[in-house]
Amino acid sequence: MNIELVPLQVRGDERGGLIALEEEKNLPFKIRRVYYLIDTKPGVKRGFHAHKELRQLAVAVRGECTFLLDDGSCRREIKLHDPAQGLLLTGLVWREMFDFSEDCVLMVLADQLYDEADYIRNYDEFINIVNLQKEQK
Ligand code: T46
Repeated sequence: MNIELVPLQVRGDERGGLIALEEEKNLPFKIRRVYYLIDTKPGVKRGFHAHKELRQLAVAVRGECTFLLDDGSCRREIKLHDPAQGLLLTGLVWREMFDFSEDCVLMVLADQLYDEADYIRNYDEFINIVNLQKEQK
């Protein structure tokens, strides 16, 4: 699965911490977009899609949430709860996010602008595309 948990170096001093994300240094892509998920209501599940091309790094800068990741062969749950840890999402990976704490701020850095055409929002279509890719390899 094209998923990596990336440790992010905490800088700073006695006043407090600071984490810097720099494209092509601790991020393997150029940042074209930043968005953040806030005020996710209790019990709500988000996501339910994959991306065709988009590469992203997700960081729970406050609070916590859980990702269910599925590459068509295996499924994995990853809890994000540490601003010093980034979840790198590349390749064809179906994602669902849930168990958001009330205070959760999930920041996502992306290598492309928002484009609905890059989303695969139907699970059966996702599996078909995964299988097609396997055949082409
Ligand atoms: C992802 C997970 C982790 C925009 O207008 N611009 C944007 O950049 C984004 C990301 C969304 N939107 C609009 C589209 C919808 O009307 O914001 C609304 C909520 O988006 P969506 O339902 O896609 O949000 P999530 O939380 O299901 O998924 C988001 C990202 O879309 C997705 O790329 O990987 O977070």
